[in-house]
Amino acid sequence: MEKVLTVEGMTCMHCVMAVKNAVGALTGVKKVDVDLETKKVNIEGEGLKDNLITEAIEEAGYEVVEIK
Ligand SMILES: [Cu+2]
Repeated sequence: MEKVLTVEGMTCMHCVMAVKNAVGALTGVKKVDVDLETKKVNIEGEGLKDNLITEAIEEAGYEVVEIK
């Protein structure tokens, strides 16, 4: 399955890595791609849970505004 998130607050490669690491640590996540310009985070994996993804990103200090 795949999720596409819009995440506010990412400004540089450090932010990209922080989000990638936070989401990548979740169970079932296989791949995380972040596009800084469009603020999109693409997540591929199995059994992805919106609430857990949101929690991990917000704990890292960023805001999830949309999940598709
Ligand atoms: Cu940054």
